[in-house]
Amino acid sequence: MTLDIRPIQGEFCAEVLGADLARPVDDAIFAEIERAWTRHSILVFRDVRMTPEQQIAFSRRLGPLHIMEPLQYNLPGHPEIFVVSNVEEDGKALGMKRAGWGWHSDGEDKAIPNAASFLYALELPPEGGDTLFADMYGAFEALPAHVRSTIMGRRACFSRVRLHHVHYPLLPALTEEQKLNRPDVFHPLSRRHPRSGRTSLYIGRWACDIEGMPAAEGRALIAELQAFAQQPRFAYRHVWRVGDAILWDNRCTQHRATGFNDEIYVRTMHRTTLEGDVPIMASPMSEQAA
Ligand SMILES: O=C(O)CCC(=O)C(=O)O
Ligand SMILES: [Fe+2]
Repeated sequence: MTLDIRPIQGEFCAEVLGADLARPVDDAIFAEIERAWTRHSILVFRDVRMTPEQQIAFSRRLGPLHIMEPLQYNLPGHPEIFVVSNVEEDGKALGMKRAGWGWHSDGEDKAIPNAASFLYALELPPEGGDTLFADMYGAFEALPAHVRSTIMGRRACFSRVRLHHVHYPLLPALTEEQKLNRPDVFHPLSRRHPRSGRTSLYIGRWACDIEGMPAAEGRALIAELQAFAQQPRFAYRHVWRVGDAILWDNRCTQHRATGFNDEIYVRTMHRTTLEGDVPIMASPMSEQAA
């Protein structure tokens, strides 16, 4: 197997051609993929054919896998695969409908957010259903100096409990037990990546307050940071083809699914999700070094 790795938007993303993920990937090729993935936050594998077992086997080499909860959206027999789908069979949803229709990174509302996600397109609508990705290293580096000095050393509060009904209006309300399992968490707004050493702006749709700031001021800053990060200059829009599989790094990117006519079209994706690490606060020193 020979890989062809082509940057598609500066350093932010790269397209990977020639990866046969249906077979065990040898160590040298795997090392090449890992190197590319430190340099480019998003890898778009093209023309992939994988069974759930093969997707799980490849993902597991990248790190320990996370089992998504609630379990009901995971593939029967393969809890490592989270299904994003609008398909219903006999009144039962095959996967989560309208997942991620707002800028976020996976697991940002948990104490240990997910390091990465690997989403594989199985069935797509003829139009719509693209995924947008935002480069949060680029956003951090481009922040005006006064905003950057405001956020250095600060943490945002991310709350599933307070925002669940806003972001998941189609899902049932959280039970008291689920609420206890998803307490509010605090993460640094400037996050140092454990592998690249680079700093990203770490913010997303579950952020609701800034620690140590009056509530209104904190909310205004969150809105300003989100609007800044969502500018087209930091974004890559992926128009999916069946057989695409995207590996993204949740520590330095955000993403959002875009709408499609889900009354008449079908969209089904399989996602594996990597466990993560406690976000590291970037120090002003490491910012200078970067
Ligand atoms: O369906 C998509 O394009 C992305 C959904 C999402 O946010 C995810 O799978 O993490
Ligand atoms: Fe997501």
